[in-house]
Amino acid sequence: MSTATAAHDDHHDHGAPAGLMRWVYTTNHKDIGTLYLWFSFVMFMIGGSFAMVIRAELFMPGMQVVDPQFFNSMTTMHGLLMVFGAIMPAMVGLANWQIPLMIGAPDMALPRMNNWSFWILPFAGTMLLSTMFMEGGGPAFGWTFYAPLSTTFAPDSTDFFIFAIHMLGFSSIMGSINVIATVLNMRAPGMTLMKMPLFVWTWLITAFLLIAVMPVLAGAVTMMLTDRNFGTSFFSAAGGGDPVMFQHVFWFFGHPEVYIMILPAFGVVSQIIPTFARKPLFGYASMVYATASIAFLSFIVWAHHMFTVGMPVAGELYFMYATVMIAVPTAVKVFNWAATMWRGSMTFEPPMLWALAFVFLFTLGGFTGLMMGVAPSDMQYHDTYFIVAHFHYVLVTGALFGIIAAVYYWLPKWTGYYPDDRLSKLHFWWSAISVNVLFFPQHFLGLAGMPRRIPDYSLQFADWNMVSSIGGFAFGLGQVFFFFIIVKTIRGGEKATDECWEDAQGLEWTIASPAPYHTFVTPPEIK
Ligand code: CU1
Repeated sequence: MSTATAAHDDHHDHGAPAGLMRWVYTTNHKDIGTLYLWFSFVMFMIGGSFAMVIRAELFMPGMQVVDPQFFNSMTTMHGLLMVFGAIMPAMVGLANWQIPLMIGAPDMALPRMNNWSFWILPFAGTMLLSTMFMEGGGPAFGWTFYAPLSTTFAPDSTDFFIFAIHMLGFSSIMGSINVIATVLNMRAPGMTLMKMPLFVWTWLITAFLLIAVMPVLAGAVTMMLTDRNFGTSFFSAAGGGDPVMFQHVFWFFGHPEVYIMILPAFGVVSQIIPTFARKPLFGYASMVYATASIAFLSFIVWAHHMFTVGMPVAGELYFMYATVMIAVPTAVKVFNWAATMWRGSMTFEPPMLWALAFVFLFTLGGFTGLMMGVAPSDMQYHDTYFIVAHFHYVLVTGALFGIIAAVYYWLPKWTGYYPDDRLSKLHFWWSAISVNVLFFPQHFLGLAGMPRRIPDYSLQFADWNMVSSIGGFAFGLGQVFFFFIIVKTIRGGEKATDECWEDAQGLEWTIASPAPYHTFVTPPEIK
């Protein structure tokens, strides 16, 4: 190796694996963060193509593109891939890249486990996708896989689905252990808990949520497995069990899960808004407490997904009040973001545009959530497209916009280059407009009574479905464009200074951690 290369190609000096093997053996938080983010992008593209199939079938009434069974497997796999393959791994990727830099740690606390957490994912994702090619077809019971659809009436491939869910949960739990161990043990001197950047706080709390609920999900799928193969009747009324219990177990996992997907996005937005408003975050401590309260409340509201199963009125009232209470800490956050911008010197670089869209559109999704939390109203919305509209505002213009904002915000730090300003802004406006064309009409469809998860519908729903599909195709196309912007940024562009977004005087504290050297191969200086 020439000395010229060696001078700035640090990780080659130690005889560490190069080329493809670098990625297989890596224990470096930046490499692993990159792997997570690219894996997430691939899943996002596959899950997105399934969404395109859904919107193509729903473009007009009548059956034209796919058969109903395949349509059901599309809605199921779209949900599963986006939740477990795209959003969650993207958040873990951001955590890997940023948490060590933001607390002054040289790497994650458990670098070898970090490698394992990631490398489980491609196998779990492949196994999940492979079910679609199995005899009897893949899972077609919705991402919530309610029993008995997923037990008595499901194809054999469901056992592979169960195993894939187990592996995905394994990966999440190990990732969370790593985040907690890193944040609690590896902060630089002076970096007290209440000085940590908000992104680190939200991820610390998210990690506890994950460790609490992933085993519950594992329990749910294990009970499914034994019901299906070993003669138990957890969810079968015929054997003394109860299918409604499946819903309780699932949503005890599932509700905290939605906060797992949104809390890190809250963290991202709390980093970006102060930077481009040129003011410190308003109400730092209240942000931390609000995040913790949201996390706590997320455990005690699960049955708001089940208002129509026939609960006692006292139960309905309890879950209604508990749910509506979450609006309080959430409003504290939105207030703090607004107060941070109040009389700030705001500029609207691409990360700020995505963060602002997040504040407006996530809040809109929050409001429809409030509507659904009111039990008597939810009787009307239940299982309609209103629900679909709601959770896509929360997860697309919420979680996904948060991830995209983070990518634009931190790309200069990661690659050394700013993303192309004009193309980035085009990507933003294209996406912000099309996403509303896609999801806003679904509110109308739902309120008019269109059920969710159906491949065909009555004539009166035709117009808004066509509008929604056009928005869907446009939004999908916009994200292919995002791919080119990222690749272009990696390959070069306007050089970023040490102080990224320098004009904005980035208010967040990060260190320059060393170039990748941790791998399974021991570096020579330690031998
Ligand atoms: Cu919920």
